[in-house]
Amino acid sequence: MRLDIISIFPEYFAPLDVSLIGKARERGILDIRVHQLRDWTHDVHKTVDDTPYGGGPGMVMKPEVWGEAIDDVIGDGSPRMIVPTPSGRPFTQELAQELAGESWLLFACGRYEGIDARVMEEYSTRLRVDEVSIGDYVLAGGEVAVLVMIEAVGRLLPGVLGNAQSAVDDSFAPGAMRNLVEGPVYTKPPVWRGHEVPPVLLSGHHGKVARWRRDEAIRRTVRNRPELAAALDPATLDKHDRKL
Ligand code: 6GU
Repeated sequence: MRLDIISIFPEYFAPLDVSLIGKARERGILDIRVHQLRDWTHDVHKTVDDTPYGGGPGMVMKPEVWGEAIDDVIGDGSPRMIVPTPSGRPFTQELAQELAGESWLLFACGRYEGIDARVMEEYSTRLRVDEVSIGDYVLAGGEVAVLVMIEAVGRLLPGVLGNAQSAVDDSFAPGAMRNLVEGPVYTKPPVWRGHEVPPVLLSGHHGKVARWRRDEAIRRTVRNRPELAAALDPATLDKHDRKL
């Protein structure tokens, strides 16, 4: 999968050399190219922003610079374009799954009050463009959000996770545990500072372990994500679940 990132802070993407994503790059599963937006400016000050039409606080990123940058990066190709912004559609595990099926993504990172809207309008005529938000809070720019999206998408690519089952068992993953968060996990020793590992996990009884894990996932969903618990489809709950 090819990923291009355009930003005025390429240094933000140093973590993509590390860990799971770093390994995937070394192994050729991910081809990540980070571009400095200011390389496409023509003035001595390398200006990327200007005051907003209609007034108001802050600055808006200029369309001309973005247009030249995107044209050069994509050539005659057609990546799916992602614009991180708090006003975008929610980034979910479902969207991560969908993006993991693409062969080429282009991330256009805005700073300040955002990118002139005509940039998204222009490329929407040629590319699939999505404005995407990672949650209901405001970051200073899209860079950290893009790191989040790349990590979520990257770990779904074949060969990136050591254990393919890890992604199957994820909170929010499709399947039996869909719309539930994961329950607690334990490792050795069996007793630590007087706290015991739940005995069922030491029982070797796979059916009982699966039942216990589902119960704990439901309990944790109710406690930490009441809005998810309320929206659970009763048809996906068994008789035992309903008593919890
Ligand atoms: Cl994608 N960008 C910014 N700047 N803030 C955000 C966000 C994105 N998602 C949530 N907050």
